[in-house]
Amino acid sequence: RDQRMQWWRDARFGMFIHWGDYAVPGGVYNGQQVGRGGEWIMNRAKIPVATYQQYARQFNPTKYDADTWVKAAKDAGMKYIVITAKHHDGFAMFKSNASKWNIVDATPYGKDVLKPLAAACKKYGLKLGFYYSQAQDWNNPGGAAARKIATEGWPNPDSTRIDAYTLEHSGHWDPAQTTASMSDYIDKVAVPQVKELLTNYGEVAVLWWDTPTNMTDEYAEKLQAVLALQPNIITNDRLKRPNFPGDYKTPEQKIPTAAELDGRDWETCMTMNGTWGYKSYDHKWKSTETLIRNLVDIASKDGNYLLNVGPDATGAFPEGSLTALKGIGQWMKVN
Ligand code: FUL
Repeated sequence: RDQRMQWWRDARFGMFIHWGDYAVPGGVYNGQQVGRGGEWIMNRAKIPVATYQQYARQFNPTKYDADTWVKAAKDAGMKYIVITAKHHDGFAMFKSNASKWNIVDATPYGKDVLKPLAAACKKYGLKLGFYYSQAQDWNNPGGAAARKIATEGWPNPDSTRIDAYTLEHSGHWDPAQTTASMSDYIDKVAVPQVKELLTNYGEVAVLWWDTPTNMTDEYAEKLQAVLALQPNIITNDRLKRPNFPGDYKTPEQKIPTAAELDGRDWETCMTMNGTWGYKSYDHKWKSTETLIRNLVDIASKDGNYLLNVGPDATGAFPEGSLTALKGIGQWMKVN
């Protein structure tokens, strides 16, 4: 285990990339700005499956250049990249035989974006990891849909968006989402797709699971078994709690105090503005100074910093992210 973790412990700094079909609406639905992360737009605005899938027809990221992305990360001092291979909207950013809801089959672009990223990472010496939303999937039938009904109380600020149907259908808002069981979804979509990800892209350094909504130990076992395809892979702690702790903890948007640390490896993931997935109108960028202070604070406590970029639908990094990355890179050079 220590050997598998070594590169990660030495790395300290990585880039998170949230990129998917949600970059097309960019946080706006029916002329309304939708709250929270741009990658949650389908769920927050309860966009029907068929409507949401129309965005893919406009997803044509012709400006995407993996070399530029990886160089931007490397110049900022980052040692690894974790990209959303599939977020909660179920959209695969890779060619998949398990679901047509993927960038090759559903967009005019028609190309797998992970292949060139894997090649560029190899070329520039960065490790590559895949984020995969194993439980939540709002497009492939049978996938889970989280709604914070119980924890936020009722009524809550979002309650107007939770109608009786959604309440009765475990958070799903479209009958199309419930035409398969979760067990079918795990067997026919999640497990095969993780196999594809761990087979077709060379060395995969990290599997970054997320939001174990309705996961069972049985589902988790099945997914964990696939990891054998990459003997050196490491994983985070979000596959299924509490029996699948993974290799490291994942505080989100916050840096633990020294007292909160328990000796386990940890990685703080954080946005540079207020969203993971692209939002056209979020210009609230953290200052470069704040980001550098965070990195120093985290490194001093033996953690890692996974700093997010949410590229737009053309395949470009937002200006605010580029500015920050350059600023961090300049600081790196003199320190
Ligand atoms: C969360 C997700 O729900 C967010 O959309 C984002 O991916 C973040 C890193 O993890 O739990």
